[in-house]
Amino acid sequence: MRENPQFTDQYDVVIVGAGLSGMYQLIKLRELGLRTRVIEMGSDVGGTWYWNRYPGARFDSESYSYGMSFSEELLEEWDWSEHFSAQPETLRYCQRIAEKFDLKRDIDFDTRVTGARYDETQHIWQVSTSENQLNCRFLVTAVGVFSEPTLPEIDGMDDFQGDSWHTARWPHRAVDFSNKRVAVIGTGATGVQVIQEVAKTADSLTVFQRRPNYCLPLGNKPITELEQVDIKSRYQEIFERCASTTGGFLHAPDSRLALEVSDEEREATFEKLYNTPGFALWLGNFRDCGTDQAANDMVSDFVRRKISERINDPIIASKLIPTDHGFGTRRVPMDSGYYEVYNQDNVRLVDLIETPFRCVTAKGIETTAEDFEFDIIIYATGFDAIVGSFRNMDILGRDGVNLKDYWAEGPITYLGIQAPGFPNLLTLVGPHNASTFCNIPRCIEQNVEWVSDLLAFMYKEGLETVEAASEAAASWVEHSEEMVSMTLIPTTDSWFMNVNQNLPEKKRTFLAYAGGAPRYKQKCDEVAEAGYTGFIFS
Ligand code: NA7
Repeated sequence: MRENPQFTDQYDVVIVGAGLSGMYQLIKLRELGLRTRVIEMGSDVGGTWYWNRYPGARFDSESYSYGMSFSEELLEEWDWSEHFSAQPETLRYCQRIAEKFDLKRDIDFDTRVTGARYDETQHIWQVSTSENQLNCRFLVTAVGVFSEPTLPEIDGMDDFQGDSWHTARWPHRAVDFSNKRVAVIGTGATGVQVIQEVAKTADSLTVFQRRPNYCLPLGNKPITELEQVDIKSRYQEIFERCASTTGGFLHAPDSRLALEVSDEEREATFEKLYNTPGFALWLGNFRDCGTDQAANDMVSDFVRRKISERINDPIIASKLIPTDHGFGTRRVPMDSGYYEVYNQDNVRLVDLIETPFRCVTAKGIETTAEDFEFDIIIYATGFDAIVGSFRNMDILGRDGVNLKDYWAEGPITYLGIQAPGFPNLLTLVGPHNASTFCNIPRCIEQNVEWVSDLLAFMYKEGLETVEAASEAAASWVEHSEEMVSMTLIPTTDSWFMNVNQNLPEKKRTFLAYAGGAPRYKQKCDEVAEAGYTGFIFS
C-alpha cells in the first residue's frame, strides 16, 4: 500500500484515543497497511465507557442502534442484555472489539498526548506524549465528545475530608452508599442517572440543582431471547433506519406539524411518544417542535405537566420544572424513576438559584442558607464538551499557530474533519461534525470510513499532505451556523452552544452540526466524489 518511499516518518498515522472511534480507525488503517500507533490516556480501551463508570451510567439510545455495524461476526456473536445497556456491559463490548481484532498491540495505554507540532519542512507531525515523542505523517484525533471533565470553582473544595469524585473520574471499585450522607452537584444527563441510583441505598442524598432539565422516561427493560433473535435478524434494517433519520437514531421526526393538527391529535401523539422508550418524544416528534417556538411551547407544556404529576410536593415540583428554556433545546436526560426519588424521605433538593454555594468545608457544603455535612460529594458537573481535548493539548500547525488559539473565537473546520493551517491533522468526531450531535457510533463509522478513503486516495496518488482550504472552511462554518439557526437550540445556553459556566473564557457558539447525519454524510460523499473539493493536496 505504501507507495511513497521518501517518507521518513516513524509512523504513517498516530491516533489519539482508543475509544470506539480510535479502535475502528486502527482497524481500517491496518487494512490499508499503514503503520499506526494509538495513544490512550486510560489503562484500557473504551473512552467514554472506560471513564464514566459511575453508578447508573447507561445508554440513552437503544443498545442495538449503538453497537458497531462494520463486522457481521461481531453483530452475530454479541448479545446486548438490555434495550439500554449499562456501562459495565458497554465497556465489555469495547474490550471485546479490542480482543477480537487484536488491537492492544498497537496501543500505548496510560499515555497522554500533551501536544503535537507540525514540521513544515519534513511534513510530519512530531507528537509529544507523557512518555515519549513520536513522528507521524498523519495525526488523527479520536478524542471523543466528553473527555475533559469540568469541576466547579467553589472555595474550599480541597478541604473536604470525605470522598469526592467527578462522575467521569469514578474510582475503579464499587462504592457503597449505605449509611452514607451523599451530595450530588449537577442535574444534567449524568446527574439524573447517578441521582436515581444513589437514592436507592444512601442514608441521605442531597441534590444541588442550578437549572432543571426536562427528563423523559427511558423505558428500559431486559432483551428477551425472542427479541434477541429478532434484533439479530433485523440488523440491516436497523442500521438502514438509523442512516435515514436526522439524528442517526431509530427515532425519525414526524412529518406532521404540531401547529396543524387538532388539540386531541397533538396530545395523543405526545402521550404516545412519551410512553415510547428512548428519545421518541425528543427526536420522533412533530417536526416543528424543535424549530417553531409556538410548537415547542406546546410540547414543553406537556412535559411540564408530566413532571408535576410524578412529584408529590408541589413546591419541589415547581423547582424541578424548567421554565427558562424549551423542551429539547438542551440535551434531554433520560430517567428511570428520577422524579420519584424526590418523594423519598432520604432525598432532598437544594435550589442553588435560591441559595447558592458559599463554600465547601472539611465536613460538607455551605450554602447561603445552611451548613450541610456529607461523607461523599459527587460532582456531576459536566465537561468541556467537544473542544475540551483540543484545548488541553498544544497542537501547533503552520507557523506555530496553536489550534486552541485558532479556535478561541469558535472552531473553524471544514466538514468537522480538518482545520485550515493544520495539514494532515484529521479530527474524528470533531467540532462541526455530525458525530457530536447524532448517534455517535453511526457517525463514527461514517467519519472513520471517509478518512480511511481519503488516506487510501492520498497514498495511491502519492500525495503527502492534505489541508482544508480557508474558503472551504469558512463556508462550512457558515453552513453549520445556518443549519443551527433554523432550530431553537441557540435560544438557551448549553454545552451544544459551547457554554460552560465553569469555563467563562469560552465563546458562545454552536459546536456541532445541526443539519442531520444524512445531510452531513451526503456533503462528505459529494466532496470525496468530486476529488476532495475544498482540500489542498501536495
Ligand atoms: P451537563 O449536561 O453539562 O450537566 C452538568 C450539570 O452540572 C448541569 O446540571 C449544570 O448546571 C451543573 N453544574 C455545572 N457546574 C456547576 C456549578 N458550578 N454549580 C452548580 N451546578 C453546576 O453534563 P452531563 O455530564 O450531565 O452530561 C454531558 C453529556 O454526557 C450528556 O449531554 C450526554 O450526552 C452524555 P447548569 O445546567 O449549568 O445550571
